[in-house]
Formats: sequence, structure tokens, C-alpha cells
Amino acid sequence: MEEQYRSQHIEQQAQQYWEDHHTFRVSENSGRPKFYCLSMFPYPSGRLHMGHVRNYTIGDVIARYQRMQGNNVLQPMGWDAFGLPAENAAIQNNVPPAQWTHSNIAYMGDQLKRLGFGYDWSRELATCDPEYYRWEQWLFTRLFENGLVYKKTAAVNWCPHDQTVLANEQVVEGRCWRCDTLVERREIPQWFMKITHYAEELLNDLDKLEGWPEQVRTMQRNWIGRSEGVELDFEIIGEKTTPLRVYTTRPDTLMGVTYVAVAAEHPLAAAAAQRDDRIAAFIEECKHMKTAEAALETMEKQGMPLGIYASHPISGEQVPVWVANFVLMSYGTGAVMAVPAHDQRDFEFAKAYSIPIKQVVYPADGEAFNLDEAAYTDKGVLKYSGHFDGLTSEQAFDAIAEFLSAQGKGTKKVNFRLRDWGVSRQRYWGTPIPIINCEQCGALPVPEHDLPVVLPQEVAFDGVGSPLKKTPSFYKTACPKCGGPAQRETDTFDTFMESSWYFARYACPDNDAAMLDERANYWLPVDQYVGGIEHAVLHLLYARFFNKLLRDVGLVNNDEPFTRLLTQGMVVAETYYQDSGDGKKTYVAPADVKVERDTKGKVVCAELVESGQAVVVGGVEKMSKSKNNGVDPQALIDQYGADTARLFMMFAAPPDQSLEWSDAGVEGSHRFLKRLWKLIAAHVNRGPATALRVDALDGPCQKLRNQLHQAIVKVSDDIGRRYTFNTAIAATMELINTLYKFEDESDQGRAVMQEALDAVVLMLSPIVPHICHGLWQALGHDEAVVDAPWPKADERALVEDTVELVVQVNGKLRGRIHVPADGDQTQIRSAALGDANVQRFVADKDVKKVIVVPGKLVNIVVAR
Ligand code: ANZ
Ligand code: ZN
Repeated sequence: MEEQYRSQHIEQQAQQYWEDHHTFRVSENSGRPKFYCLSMFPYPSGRLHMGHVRNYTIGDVIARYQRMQGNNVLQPMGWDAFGLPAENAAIQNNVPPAQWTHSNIAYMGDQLKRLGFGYDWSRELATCDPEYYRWEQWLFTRLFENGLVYKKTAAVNWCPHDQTVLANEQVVEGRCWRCDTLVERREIPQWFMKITHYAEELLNDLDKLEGWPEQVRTMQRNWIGRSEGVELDFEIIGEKTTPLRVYTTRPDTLMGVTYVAVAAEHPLAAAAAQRDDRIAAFIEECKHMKTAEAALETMEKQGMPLGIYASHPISGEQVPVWVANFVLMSYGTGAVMAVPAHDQRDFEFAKAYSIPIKQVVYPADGEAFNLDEAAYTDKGVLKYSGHFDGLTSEQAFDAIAEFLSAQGKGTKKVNFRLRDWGVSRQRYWGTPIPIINCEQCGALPVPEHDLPVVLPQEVAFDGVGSPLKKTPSFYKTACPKCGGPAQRETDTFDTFMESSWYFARYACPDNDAAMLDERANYWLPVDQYVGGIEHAVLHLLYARFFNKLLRDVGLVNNDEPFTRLLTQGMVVAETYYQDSGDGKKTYVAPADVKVERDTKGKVVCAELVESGQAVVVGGVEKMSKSKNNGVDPQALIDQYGADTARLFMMFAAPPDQSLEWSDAGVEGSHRFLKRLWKLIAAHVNRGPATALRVDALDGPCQKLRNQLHQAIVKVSDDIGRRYTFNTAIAATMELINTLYKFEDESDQGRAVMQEALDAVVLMLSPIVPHICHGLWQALGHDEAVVDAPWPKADERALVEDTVELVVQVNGKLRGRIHVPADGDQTQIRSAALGDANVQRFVADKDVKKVIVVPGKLVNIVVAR
């Protein structure tokens, strides 16, 4: 065996082996239990970044480990191929989006192969292929028929100069990213999916997802935002309009209402605007303000009185009606009963406009609460609330709800923050929405036999509006109902649509007659999903929603798509910049910087390598273009090989925490692999080891075996259950240090060494599969390491203190055994009888008696 570790050569050989043997191709009839391991598929942006490498290494380690556990492991890969960057590239560099996307896919696919990930490439899919998105179109038309999709007008960002709709990320500080024109809001008809229909189930089923990080479940719960409250009516005094309906979660505070407030888009505000220009102007202003919910808490509360009054549903008192910027039209009823004493937003508003503040809930312990600074938002006991006085907030909730209900003025109501999902995008590079608009017949789904609606490739890109709107050959069509002239929808789907069901399609990507087939029920649910925390809400919620849609059209059986979820941490790195004096930072690449540190790691000096100019060390941040602190994985692979990259990724941090890039860490990982190689080469080059005889080992050999099997237990638990790959690697490194010091070249010494090296290679093989492929062969095994089972700890070897006992048969010394110091009679008896040499003397004889003298000997008496 070669003394030197040649990573590039070794890796090429291993990958060739996997390819030739279709190692990772799987089918449904293996007879072994299935395990579906999935990593979130990438957007083909051009090249892999470190975040990808980390994500996919984690997934691959889990998949390979599960394979060694005897499972039928599916690990597929594909491309989330629609999206804005392809269109931008088309506009800027004049390359068609399809071409740009496909060449990126080719390049990144090679990179993934070069990293040695065990994917079943026969299942590769790209969401921009009509064979894929046709089924999304098909499902949409089914849902249309089931009433789960609908059209309504909704706001978009509009650039009046480019005459185009802008995605949120194309709006930079309120202006168009291309021409810097102020962006406007426009209402246009769009398609929506009724995710709210599943709100309750999406919420409740979170309880079943015990294999998900609690943080992600909490984020989804908050996003769905279920709240229990009361809807109640305020009569408008002196007007014959319908009463003003509000939604409150705190009916116990009803007697503290001192005004009511409506959203800018509320009909009462619109009516008042007709009478008063200043109100009209205020409403107009609100339209330009951000209505992101997070902003509601912090933004300045503004409003205007509408000049009308409402009557309190219990006291009959007159309270003014205001329009206020902190009331959202899209939540509840678009109107609130304001209780400044007990709600912070209402409080700030009342302070700003000198509206009375009336406290009606008091701390239960009778202590006073100072209302000068903030509202008293806790629950408590009611006062100044008529016959509700003395009730706790909880009791008052029900009492007031019942009282209102009896009078026909209110009812209990559950509300969700979750909104229906707007899926229309005014973009070219996406799945065409399969709808035909006919003036006579309205919006109709494209009939099944006309699917897919293929995105045309030959379109003109000038950056103004969607090219589809300028492609008559695409949009001109006939109405599927009356046959008259009609227009196709020119909007495309939100790309979150494609990523909401790809996990299921991997089960049967070749089916051209159906979206899914019975193979999906074999593979689903995904046993382990791995991806970024940035997808905690949208992607993961949409995918759960789609899974329920697929279930309800009869395509899958399970309720949830992902049994276990691992969200990996970010890859971060030090940033360096030069300060040009005016506060502007010019970030410089780490490779161009020379840093000197003292023994404590504190920076003594940082300067540019070339010019020696001083640079500032800016702290550790997520790798990004803007901070210029990215490291290209390709360079790493070229220099050290895939195994070094994989090992570093898994060793530097637990998978769910952020991983700090370090050149020294990479070099350390590489050195470790070289050391491993050298150790095994030395062993192998001494010739084959003899068979291990567990009961013939001396003390040091036993000690080594004990350490080995302890390590197997730990590594199995770390990789298989805890997912702390870093500690698994640390334990293996420690073991290797021990092996380096072990110099017993006797037959049994070498046999134990062989056992240990075999186990080390097996345990490292999910992490650094290439080197292990080579080492396993060198260690004399015929099968490939990827087909070998995971090592099992030998229970007997786990016992640390053993004693040597001599074994006599009819008084003659016939063997020596090593048994646990605290071993009981039965254990000692069976060890003695099981000893190979003793066996020869007792095998065919009748055992009369076994005498155990603890700590000394065993005497076996057999019939002669
Ligand atoms: C009176 C009140 C008194 C409220 C009090 C709270 C505390 P969640 O829990 O998120 O459902 N609200 C209702 N509709 C609103 C809208 N369209 N825009 C802005 N705020 C709205 O929140 C429900 C509470 O948010 C409701 O309960 C209402 O204020 C406000 F001491 O009513 B509350
Ligand atoms: Zn028609």
C-alpha cells in the first residue's frame, strides 16, 4: 500500500466505483426498511457556496450512516430552478434564462459529484422542466375545481417608469432597483391558495412533529397566530349604516373603551374621506406606509378623528371613531375597540391625541399600577365595570361574551393571523398559471389534456414588464368553454410552489401519466430533512400545506411530509475592511489580509498582503458577497480534496450551530487524514493480521479493545441519535492517538489493531467516504465500505476491569480466560467453557462439575 495520501487520486477512484456500481440507486423492493434522507435542493445560482457544502455534507453523513444500519436509503437531489436571478442575468447579459439556468445546473451538479454525495442521480429533477411543473399546473386546476384557489385584487409594488411590477427584493429603500424611481402600490387581480382552510390542522399537527426543533415549531405557531376573542358591534350614532364590528381578544377590558379605531382602507374611513379632504389626504399617506406587522409596534401612531361617534354596546356612552395607521384592514374586522389603559398601541395613540385613559382591570394583589408610562396589559380583576366588577379577566371574558351574545351584539370568534397565499408573480421565469380568461365565461382552468402550458423560450427581454405580456403566440388562445377568443394568464407562480412538493416527486420523477404514484407512499414521509433555518416558516409551512392538499386529492397517505428536521447553522467568517474616512467600509477578502495575533489570539496587526496598508478586523459574520468574506468551496476541493472539506465542515461545530471558517481548521483536518492514512499504511504493510481471539488477549490488548468498543458506543450515539458529528470525530481522533501509541506487534496485538482500524474506517466512512473507500480495501476487505454494516460494540469488551483466570480440566491447565472483575458465576462458567482450547478437552464429554475459585481459577470436572 502506498505510504502517501493522495486525495485527488483516491477520491476519483471512489467516485468512479460508486458510479460504475450504481451504488446510490434505490428501488422500492429491496426488502429492507426505507429511510428517506433529504437536503433542501439548491437554487442554481452559479456555483456552490459553503452553506451548500455544509448542508449537503450533513445530509450525506446521515444518509450513509442509515445505509450502514441496513436501511434502504433514498437520497435524491434536484434544482429549484425558477426565480428572479435568471431573469436579471437575461436582462443584464442577454442570455436566455433557460440557458443560464441549465449551464449553472451542469456546473453545480459536477461540484456535488466532486464532493462525493451519495445521491440517486437517476431521480434528478429541475423545477423549470415542463415534465415537472405540468403536475403543479394539474394540481392547481384540481384545486380550482375544489374551490381551494381563487382570484382577488391585491397590492403589488409598481414602478411607474419601467411600467413593471417589482418583487419585494427589487424595491431598495422604496425605489426601483433599476431606475431609482419611487415605487407605488397598485391593486391588481391575483391568484390565492386557501391555506387558511388548513390553518387549524397546520397548527394542531405541529404537536406531532417531535423530531423538529422546538424553535421552528414555535415560529410556525406564531405565524399561524391563532387567537380566541370576541367580535362585537358598536352602533354608529345618528347614521343608518351597519354597526361597526370590532375584534378583541380582551373583552374583559370592554368597559375601558374610550374610542374605536378603523383601518385606512375601512369603508367608514372612505365615507369620511368624501366629506373631509384632510382625511382623504391622511388615507392616501397611509397607503404609502409600510404595513408590515412588525413595524406596527414601533412606528409612530398616527390618526384622525372621523367626526362620527359610536355607542358603547353596554354603557351606551358615546365614543369617538378614529382612523389610525396601526389598525390593519387585513386582520380581524379592520377595526378595533381601543382600550388605552390596557393596550400599549391604544395607549400611545391616546397619549398622542389626548384621549381619556380609563383603567378597568387591576392587579389581583390589589397593588396600584402607574399608568403614566405604559398600559397595564396583564390580566387581573375588574373594577368600574358594573355588575362585572370583581370578576377575574378570565371569568369576565366568558361573562361579557355571554352578555353580548344574549343581546345579539357579539359572539366568540377564533382568528388566525395566517393569510391566504398569494401565488401570482408578474414574472417570466416561472410556471405559467394554467388559467384562461374569457370575456364571456370568466377565468377557467386549462383542461387537463392541454397541460402543460409550456413557458415559451423565444421571448424578448427588455426589462420592462413581463415578456409574456408581449408574446401574443403565448397569450392568445381559445376559450375552453365557448371556443371564443380568450387570453391566457401571463402571470407565473411564486417559486415557493415548486419547492412545496418536490420531495414527493423524487419518489416517481419518471411518471408521465400522474403527479405521484404508489411509490410516493413507499418513501414518504421524509425521515430526515436538512436545511437552513431561513426556511423555518414559509417553505416548511407551504410544504406541509401541500402535503395536506396532496393527501386530500388522494395522492399521499401521510399527514405530514417531514418526520425529523435538522436546521443547520450558518457558515461565518471574519470580516476585514478599510475605512475610507467618511464612514464607508470597503471590505477586503480574507485571502488578501495578513493577520498577526498574540498568544491569546488577540489581533496585534492586520494589513494587506500586497501593500501593507492597515485593515480593520470587523468581527465574525455570515459569509456573503457584501462582506467579501466568502471562501469558494471549489478552491478548497482543488487544494485539499472533498474529504478534507467534509471533515472540516463536520468537525468545526455541531450541525445546528454556526460554523466559523478557519484556514487552520482546514489544514488540521487535512493533516488528520494524512495521519490516518499513514497509520493504516504502516499496519497493512506489515502483512495480513491473524484472526482475533478475544479470550487469548493480554492486559494491554484488552485495554485497547475496551477503548475501541467504548468509542464505538459513543460514535454510534453521536452520529445516530444526537447528531453531534463533531464529538464523534473527536472521539475517533482520540482513538487514533491511542492506536499510534500501541506498538504490540505480536499476532494478537496486530489482530486487535486490525479490529480497531476496521472500526475506525467504518465509523469515519459516512464523513470522509473516499479515503475510507481506499483504506477499507487496503485493510483487506472484498466488499466496498459503503456496503459494509456499521460496527457493533462487543458488550464483553465494554467492561473495563478484567481478571485473568486459569482454567483447568480435571486438574490440568488447559487455558486462560479474561473475565470482568465483578463477573458472576454464570459468566465465568460460560467464558471458561467457551474458551477454544478448553473446548477441545470438554467438547464431547459430560461436564460433571464446574468449580470457580474467584480471582484464581476455574476447574472443570468431566467424565473420563
Ligand atoms: C381591545 C384590547 C384591549 C385588545 C386590550 C388588546 C388588549 P391578536 O392576539 O393578535 O389576535 N386588533 C384587532 N384587530 C386589529 C387590526 N385589524 N389591526 C390592529 N390591531 C387589531 O390581537 C388581537 C388584538 O389586536 C385585539 O384585542 C385588538 O386589540 C387588536 F387590553 O381589543 B384588542
Ligand atoms: Zn368563453
